[in-house]
Amino acid sequence: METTSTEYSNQWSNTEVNVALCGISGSGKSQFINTILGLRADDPGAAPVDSFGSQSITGQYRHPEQPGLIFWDLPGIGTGKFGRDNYLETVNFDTYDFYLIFGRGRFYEEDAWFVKQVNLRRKRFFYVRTHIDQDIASKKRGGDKTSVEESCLDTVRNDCETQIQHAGIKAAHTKVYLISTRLQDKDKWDFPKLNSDMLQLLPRIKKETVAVAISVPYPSAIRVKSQYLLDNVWRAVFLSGILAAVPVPLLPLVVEYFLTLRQIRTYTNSLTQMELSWRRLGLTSSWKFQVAGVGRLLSEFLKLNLYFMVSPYCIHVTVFGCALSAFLSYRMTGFILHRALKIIEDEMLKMFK
Ligand SMILES: Nc1nc2c(ncn2[C@@H]2O[C@H](COP(=O)(O)OP(=O)(O)OP(=O)(O)O)[C@@H](O)[C@H]2O)c(=O)[nH]1
Ligand SMILES: [Mg+2]
Repeated sequence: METTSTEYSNQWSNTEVNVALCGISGSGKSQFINTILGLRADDPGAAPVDSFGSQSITGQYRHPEQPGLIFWDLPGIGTGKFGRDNYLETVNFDTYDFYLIFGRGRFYEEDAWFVKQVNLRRKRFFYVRTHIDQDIASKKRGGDKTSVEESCLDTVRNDCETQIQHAGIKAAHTKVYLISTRLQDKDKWDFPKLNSDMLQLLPRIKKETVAVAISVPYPSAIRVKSQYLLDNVWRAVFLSGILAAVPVPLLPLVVEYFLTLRQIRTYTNSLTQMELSWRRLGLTSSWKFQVAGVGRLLSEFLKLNLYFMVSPYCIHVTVFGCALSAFLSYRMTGFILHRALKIIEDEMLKMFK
């Protein structure tokens, strides 16, 4: 117990985590903050509740037990001033470390939109489904009072999880909390778990996010990744050799072309997927990489095509022809893919000079 609490406070030392509370208007973001702070809506310092979409200022509040945990009460989307068009820029959506997406009632299109926006920024979120007290109360009015609560919780939880996964989130990253934000319900349903998960997980999640942002684009990491891809080039090369042995005119050319293109796209994606991280580091010249890299790759492609024009189609139908075609394709694909990887790696490393 001692160790856990030490570890827990170590995690928070010097860490500030900025958490954005976002979601449709009326989903309970402001009341959630008041309840965390132990305040009622009319207490001094409380967040304004029932603003019905008119809230335009982003309020900032610190967690009472952990001042490093900063909540940003964003204006609601859906009614009032904010539609999707101007929302992200207005609330500086990119700048937060973590997101609590609030929802009520059914899972709305806006909820899925928030999930996607957070995911696009390679950040993490918890989905907080509020008003669970009302859902249970209305179910109880209509049916068997004993098992109603459990089945209502299961139904709501399953629905939220399924919808979040439809929006492109892995099950392991889908965290749903069913709560009521009323002060008297602070100890009920998932409220205590949400509070403790925020205190325990957020510094770790912040460290992961920062690690992704700064470690990957360094030259040493690029070289390691590129070496890994080089070590696996033989798979594509082997496949191209086998397919080139099939005695159908022009098949080797078509196979070579598409296989090589596909591989090059894979290399580019795996080495450049950290574009967002680069931007955070101020490396905004990735367009130079695109232009220079594509130019150099094109010239390699021209050489490849030249080779196929002189390749021995006339003797292709003989056993010797098939073997020769397979061998040439094997050597050429290997050559092209190695060159392509080197070019992509070179162009990326230039960005650090
Ligand atoms: N019963 C119940 N009422 C809730 C719950 N959460 C919020 N409310 C009520 O819903 C209304 C809106 O809550 P707010 O906290 O102002 O909602 P908001 O998300 O901040 O809304 P905007 O500021 O417009 O984006 C208030 O009347 C709250 O008392 C809940 O879990 N249960
Ligand atoms: Mg509010």
